[in-house]
Amino acid sequence: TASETGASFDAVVIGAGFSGMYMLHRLRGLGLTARVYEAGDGVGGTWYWNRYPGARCDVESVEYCYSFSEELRQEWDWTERYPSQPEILRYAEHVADRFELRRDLRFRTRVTRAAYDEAASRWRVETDRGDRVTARFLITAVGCLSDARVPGIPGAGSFRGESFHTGRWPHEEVDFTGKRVAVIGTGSSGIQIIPVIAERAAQVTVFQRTPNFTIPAWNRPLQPEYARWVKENYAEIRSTMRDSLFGIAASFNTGSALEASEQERLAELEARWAHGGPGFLGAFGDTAVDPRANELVAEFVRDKIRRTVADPRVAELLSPRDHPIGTKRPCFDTDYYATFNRPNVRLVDVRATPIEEITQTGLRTAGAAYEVDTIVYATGYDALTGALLAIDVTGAGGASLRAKWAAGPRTYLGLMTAGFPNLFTITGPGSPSVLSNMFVSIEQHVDWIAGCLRHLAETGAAVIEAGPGAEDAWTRHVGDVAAQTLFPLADSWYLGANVPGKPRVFLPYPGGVGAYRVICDEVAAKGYEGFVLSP
Ligand code: NA7
Repeated sequence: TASETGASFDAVVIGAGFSGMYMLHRLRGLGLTARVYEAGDGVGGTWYWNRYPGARCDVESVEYCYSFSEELRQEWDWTERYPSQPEILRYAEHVADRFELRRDLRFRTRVTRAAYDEAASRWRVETDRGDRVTARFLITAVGCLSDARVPGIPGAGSFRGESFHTGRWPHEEVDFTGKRVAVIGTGSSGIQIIPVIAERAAQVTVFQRTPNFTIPAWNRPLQPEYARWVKENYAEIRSTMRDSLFGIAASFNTGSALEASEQERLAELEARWAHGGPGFLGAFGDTAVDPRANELVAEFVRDKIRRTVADPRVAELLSPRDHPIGTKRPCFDTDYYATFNRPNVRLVDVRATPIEEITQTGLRTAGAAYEVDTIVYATGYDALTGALLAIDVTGAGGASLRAKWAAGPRTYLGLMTAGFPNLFTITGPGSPSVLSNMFVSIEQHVDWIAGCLRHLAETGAAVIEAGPGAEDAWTRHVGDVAAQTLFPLADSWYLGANVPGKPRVFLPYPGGVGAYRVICDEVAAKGYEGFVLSP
């Protein structure tokens, strides 16, 4: 399609993942015109890009989906307990077709610049394909884990083999058969891809900087009776999820790990381990806040590692001791620890022997050289702010968002930032986002924004903006809640610790999706308290 110059819309939405698609649907429902720009060549966002073998969601399929349409939820059938990337992508495509979204989407188009024109009260938006359009509202739906990070290891450019980042995986199948493969990184992506590559490759060398806690997912075909039961009880299940901490249906106990007897504690943990998935962390209420309670759960997992991994030295290397369990993004796996019993898999501790250089033929650490054919970077993302700040956004008076957020993002409710009128950030920093089932957070944000736009129309207000006082208070509140937990004890991407130079600020709101929703609803009910509305 040709680039557009001079077109004007009620709203421009950036991103056609699950946020952007639902936002478009709601904008249409309000009778507003919208253009959605998407860098990828299709819908799905994160699930468009993360095509690596083994890519799968950690949230159960019947919960990891939209709830806004009764027809959609009744007609779509998931096949596995946890949805694989191809299945999630098919779902995204189905949604795009079913709600006829494509006519307002522009693919292979990256928004490069957005400037607020105060005189006109409009956003001027530019893309890398030469579009120059304006809109009253600018809504970012850019994802929280979409700005892939390849670390700058010296010599990386000289490598003669193939290399891939998990979040920028090629559309063509990558054949690992008989290959010697290096995997750098042992977060969720590394933990998912390593067992799959190990089944095909001649040799897999895992370069681990920090071991992570991972819980078995126990993925399996979705039981038809269960799927039917979920469909019949959808409203109730969804309402439980909305009121919960993390937006999932699993029950989170409030009891204390310290007060339980050893027998009670082990029984609870064994039961949750046998069930698998994120509910494991819900065994006790104090593991997120009390280091001694946390250590009991952490040690339970380390014991599982020792029982699974044959070589005690490897088991110890895989056992996290630098951070409390749950303070880095917990991982959920299929055969991760057992994979290290395979003769073709070896583990390199890059904390003891850092990667010094990538050569034409492999990697060199302080102690050894590793010849490989393929390097897989499972090295993560510039989370929550990376994709937003990749766009040159300027607000009132030409002030830049990058400058405003130089010491860390400042938002009111994670939805708006002062000085940037009519700019909404779906699942932005300061909202629960990555600490939740994204679908629950996405729907809540989009519904809130839609309600806000309706309020503006009804009251004749043209412009809404976060008030600086409310923003200060919210930004402080996010930090205060985080400080009551063990989260600050880990060098995690929740704190920006994975990106050199990124300020150490807790990025998502850790108070739970249920509590957060109540706050957002109250703010709206009080006439958008803390926001400034003007005609
Ligand atoms: P993560 O969770 O950020 O994991 C990245 C991994 O890569 C992690 O183990 C890092 O170690 C490691 N890493 C990063 N840079 C390097 C260098 N330079 N050398 C060695 N190791 C490195 O990203 P994922 O893609 O796995 O998961 C992202 C989210 O997607 C996930 O949480 C789910 O929400 C879905 P570190 O821990 O920083 O020492």
